[in-house]
Amino acid sequence: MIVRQLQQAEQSDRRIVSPDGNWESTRMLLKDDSMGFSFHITTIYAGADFRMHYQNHLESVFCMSGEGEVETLDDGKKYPITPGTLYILDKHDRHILRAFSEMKMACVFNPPLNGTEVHNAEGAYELDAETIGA
Ligand code: 9YT
Repeated sequence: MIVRQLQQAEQSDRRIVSPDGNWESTRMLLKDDSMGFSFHITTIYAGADFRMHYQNHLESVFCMSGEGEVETLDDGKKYPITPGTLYILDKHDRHILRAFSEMKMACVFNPPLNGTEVHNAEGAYELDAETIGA
């Protein structure tokens, strides 16, 4: 069994701060753990408004706190995000995430992230990112 503590992970290389200033993500469970998915606790900063397109991954995002919305770009639909909302990007959906207040999210990725990924110019993660040392 593997047991990890968020408070400790946040003090380690597992905490990744996005260079675009929109979010930070503590990668609690990664590819090296051989579970077939990765699990992250992500903070979306208040006022963030940014585009993503996870071409190489499927992602589910559960909101634990905060308020915002997600918009799917192919059809222009907007979905409110409040604590308890789960959105599931099952079609590699191009989307915009907006945080009206700071949002705490639990995120699962398949395939699992290596550890150090930040978004490329298209809002995707590459498959060949570096692992983390911790
Ligand atoms: C909700 C979302 O997609 N935020 C971007 C960061 C990502 N969840 C991650 O790397 O944990």
